[in-house]
Amino acid sequence: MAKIREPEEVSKDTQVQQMLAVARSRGIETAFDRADQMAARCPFGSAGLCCRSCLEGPCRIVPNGSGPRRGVCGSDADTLVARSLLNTMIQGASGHAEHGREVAMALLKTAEGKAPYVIRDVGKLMRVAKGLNLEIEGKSINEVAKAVALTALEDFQKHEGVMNWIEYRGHQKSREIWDKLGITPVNAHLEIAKAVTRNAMGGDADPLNLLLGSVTMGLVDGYSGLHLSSDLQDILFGTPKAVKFNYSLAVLDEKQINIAVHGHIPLLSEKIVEWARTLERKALTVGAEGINIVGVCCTGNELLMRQGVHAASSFSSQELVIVTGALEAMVVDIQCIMPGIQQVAECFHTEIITTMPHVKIPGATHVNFEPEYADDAAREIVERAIRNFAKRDPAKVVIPGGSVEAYAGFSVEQICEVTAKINEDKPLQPLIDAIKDGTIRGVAAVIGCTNPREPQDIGNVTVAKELLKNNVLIVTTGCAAHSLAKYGLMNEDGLEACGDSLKALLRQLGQHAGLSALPPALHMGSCVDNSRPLDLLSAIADELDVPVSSLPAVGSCPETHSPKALTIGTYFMAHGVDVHVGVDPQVSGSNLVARTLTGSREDKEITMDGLFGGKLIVESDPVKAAAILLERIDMKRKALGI
Ligand code: BF8
Repeated sequence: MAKIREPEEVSKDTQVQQMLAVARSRGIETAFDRADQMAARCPFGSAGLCCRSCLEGPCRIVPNGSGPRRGVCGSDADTLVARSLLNTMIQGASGHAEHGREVAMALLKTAEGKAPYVIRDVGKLMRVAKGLNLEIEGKSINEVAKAVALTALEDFQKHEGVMNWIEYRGHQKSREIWDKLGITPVNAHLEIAKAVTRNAMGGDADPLNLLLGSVTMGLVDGYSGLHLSSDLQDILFGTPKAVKFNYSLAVLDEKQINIAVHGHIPLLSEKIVEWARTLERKALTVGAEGINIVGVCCTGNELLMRQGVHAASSFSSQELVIVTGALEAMVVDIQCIMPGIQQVAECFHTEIITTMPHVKIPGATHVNFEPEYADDAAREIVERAIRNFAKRDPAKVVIPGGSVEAYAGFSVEQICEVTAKINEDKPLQPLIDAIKDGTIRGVAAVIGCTNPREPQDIGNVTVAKELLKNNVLIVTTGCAAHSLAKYGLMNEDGLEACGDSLKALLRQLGQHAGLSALPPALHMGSCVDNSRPLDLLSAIADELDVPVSSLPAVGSCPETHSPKALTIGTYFMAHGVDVHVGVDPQVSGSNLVARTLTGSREDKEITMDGLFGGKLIVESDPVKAAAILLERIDMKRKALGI
C-alpha cells in the first residue's frame, strides 16, 4: 500500500498545503496524490533499460545483473540507455523548436498585416536584424520584421550550412568544438527527424554517438527554441524591464472574475490581458469588480516579465488554482499542462479552455488560436469567463491569504542598463570586476521545474540560498523562479540570504535601477528565456576573450521533471557550463553513459567535461549539490587565475 504524504511533506508552501488539504477533504485527487499512488517506479524504466522501439519487444535488461544482457536485436544496456536519453532529448527539443516556429509565424503574419499584433520593440528588431546580417537601411519596420521572420523560419527548412540563430547567437569558441565534432545543427526539423531515425530499431547502436545526438538536440533546443523565441517575443511584446508582481495562490481575487493563463507561448495570453482590460465594464454587469488575470507555469512567467501579471502557481500545484473555487477559466496553450486539471475543474464551475489544435483535453472547451484571429479567440475566452462567474458557488471558495511582492524583468538589456550607469562604455565591466575581485564568487542559473514526486520548492530554494550565502549571483527562470519568488528571494528581504559582498553589490546596483536593492535572484523569464543567462555569459566571455566554459558559472535544476529541462541542461553543458539535476535522469542502467555525462570515466577526453568543459552533476540533496557547485566554481576561478 502506497504511503500518502501529508500536505506538509509535499510542499514547503503553506498555501499549497492548505489547498491540498481542502482538495483531499472534498475527495479531489491531484498530482501529489497520484505521485504517491504510483509508489515504486518501474526498475527497468528508471534505469533507462526498457526498449519499446519495435515489436520484437518490449525488451528490458535487468539492472546490474541477472537475466538477458541484450534485447532481441542485440542492443546492450549502453545502447538502450543512450537511446532512451535521446528520446527524452527529442521531446524537449521538439517542444521548444515548435514554440520558436509558432512565434516566427506570428511575426511573419504581423509583418504582412495579417495578424493583429504590433511590434513593440523596434530597437530590438533592428538589433536582431543586424545580428542576422540583414539589410535594414531604407526598409520599413514591417519589411525588416518580415525578413527576420523568414530568416527564423529558414531554421526549420534549410538543408545546408548552419542554423541562422547559431551563426547569430552561438559563442564562437563553443562553435569551434561543435563544428569539429560535426554536431552543429543545420535546421531544427531536419535534426529532429535525424534523431528519430537514428534512434529507431536498426539505427544507431553506438552509445557515444547517440550521446552526441543528444547534444545536437540540446543545441536545437537552445537556438531554434530558446534564443529564437526570446528574440522574437521581445520584438513582438517588448524586451522585459524591471517590473513588480505578486506571487502566491492568494493572487486570485474573490471579488473579481479570475482567468488563469497556463502553458508557454504568450501569443494568445497577451491578447487575453488586452481583452480583459477592454471588457472590464462588462464584468461589472455580472456583479464582479473586474477581471483578474493570473499566471501559471511559463505563460505566467512571460506575462509577469512584461506586464507584471501576478503569478499563482508553478507546475506541480497547477490543479490547486482550480481548487480555490474562484477560477472562471483556465486557458492553456502548450506544454506542462496536466490533463488532470479537467477532472479537478469538473468539481467546480471552472471551464478549461484548450487553444492549440494539437493540444486538446477530453471534456475541455476548445477555442482555436490562430495568430490572424487572435482577437476573436481572446474576446471569446474572456466573455466565456464573464458568463461563468454566475455559476460560481460561493460556498466552495477558499483562497489562502497573503502574497509575496517580487521584482522580475531582468533581461540582459535591463541588467546592462543598470550597470551602464556605472560604466557607460563597457556596461559589463562592473560585473566582470566583481567576479574578478571575488565580490561575486560565481554565477548560477537556478532553473527548471517543480515535480509532484518531490517536496515542492525545497530543492530550488535550498540550492539558491546555499549559493547566495556564498556570494554566488543567482539568475533564474521557469518554475524555479516561482519557488524563489515565493520565499522572498525577489525582493529586498531576500538580501538577508546573501553573503556580505554580494549584498553590498546588489544594494549598489539597485540604486542605479531606482530600487533600494536588486533582488538576490534575478528573474530572467520563462524556460525559453534560458537563452538570456547564456547571452550574459557569452558577452562576459567575449569581454575576457575566453570560452564560456572557463567562467565560474553553473546551472542547477533541483526539481527537474520535464524532458525540456534536460534538453536545456544539455545546451548549457554544450557551452561548458556544469549542470546539476536533483532528480534521477534515468541513465543509471549504463555505467558508460552515466560516467560519460558526469565526467567520471578515466578516459576523460571523451566525457562531456572533456569535450565541452561542462558536466552533469546528479545529486538529490540540495545542500550537497550546492557544495559541489561551489567546488566547481572555485575550480574554474583557479584555472582562470582569479
Ligand atoms: O518550461 S520549468 S515545469 S513550466 S518545463 Fe514546465 Fe519545468 Fe515549469 Fe515552463 Ni520549464
